[in-house]
Amino acid sequence: MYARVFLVLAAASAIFASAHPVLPRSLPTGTVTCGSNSYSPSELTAAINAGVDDLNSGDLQDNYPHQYYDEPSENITLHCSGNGPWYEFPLVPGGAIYTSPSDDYHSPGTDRVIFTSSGTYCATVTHTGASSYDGFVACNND
Ligand code: 2AM
Repeated sequence: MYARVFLVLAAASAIFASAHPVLPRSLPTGTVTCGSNSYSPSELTAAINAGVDDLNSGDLQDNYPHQYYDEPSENITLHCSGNGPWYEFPLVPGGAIYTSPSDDYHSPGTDRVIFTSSGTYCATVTHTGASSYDGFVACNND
């Protein structure tokens, strides 16, 4: 009897697993490195929250957040589900939140966090080490 229940459960979980091969993964568990810059999961979360707030309020300083496009040639894995749209927001080394008021321009730097409009983490990317000037590569351990 117990063996039969076990078999049924095992079969059900196998079917469930194969029907959902790619589960959205949440934040990285450790430090993410982009070139010589490092970001903790809480720094990534803070940048995503700032980006979602700006998206919702239409506060697009220096045009961020703006849409991020999945370019297959860049080989960047998005750890979120769905078909987008995806958004990008600058990461500032040291943990500050990116801001660029119209009277006080700040460069967005090299690194970006990618997320959905509801704030789900997708990836961390950088221009550092990309094969073209405007291209992105995934950051390490993202
Ligand atoms: P960025 O301004 O944050 O660098 C040209 O590369 C423009 O497209 C840039 O504004 C860049 O963002 C944006 N962009 C969006 N998705 C991109 C991608 N997958 N690769 C490179 N640039 C991308």
